Amino acid sequence: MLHFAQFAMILLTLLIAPCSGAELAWIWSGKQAGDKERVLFRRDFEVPDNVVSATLTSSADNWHRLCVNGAFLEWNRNWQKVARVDIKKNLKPGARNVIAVEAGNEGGPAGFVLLLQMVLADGKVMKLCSDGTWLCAKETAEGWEKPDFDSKAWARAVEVEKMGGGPWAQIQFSENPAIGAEEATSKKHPAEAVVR
Ligand SMILES: [Ca+2]
Repeated sequence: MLHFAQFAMILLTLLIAPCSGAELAWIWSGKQAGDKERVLFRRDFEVPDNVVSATLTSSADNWHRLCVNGAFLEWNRNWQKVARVDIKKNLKPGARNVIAVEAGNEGGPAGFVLLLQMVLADGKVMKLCSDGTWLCAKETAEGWEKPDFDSKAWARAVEVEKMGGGPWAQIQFSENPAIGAEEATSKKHPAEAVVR
């Protein structure tokens, strides 16, 4: 019989749909983007209560604005410059969390890509990738970036390209799972400082 903690971890693992780098995708509201088009994205996910670090890496052609649990964090107006943010302090461990993103296209192709890497106290790394499980909308609604927003009417995002493909082949994300992860884990769990 599975120990409850093991069961809970398996459940969490399923809920967050961990991805490998190969599954990371550039997403948009459709395969063809319009000039000056703006798209809103949302993804709900469960954060384990033993999270010690959380690093969010993202890029969008042409620009994007990141929001975690209703707090706007960062503007990025240059898709060639990858945004990398420590969002540990913005997460609610043991609860549903939401990443909301406003992204805009200036012209030509458009896409948004994101990787969240969470290091847990036992050294496990959980990942959340931009893919077809994300929701999107073109119209702004009151509170669209907040965790309690009802996004049932939103559409599924479309995978435009896999990471490393299309016009964004030059963009690569670091495999290092966290900013300051080693420091965080070694303080709390010296025997498990190595991130696997
Ligand atoms: Ca573009």
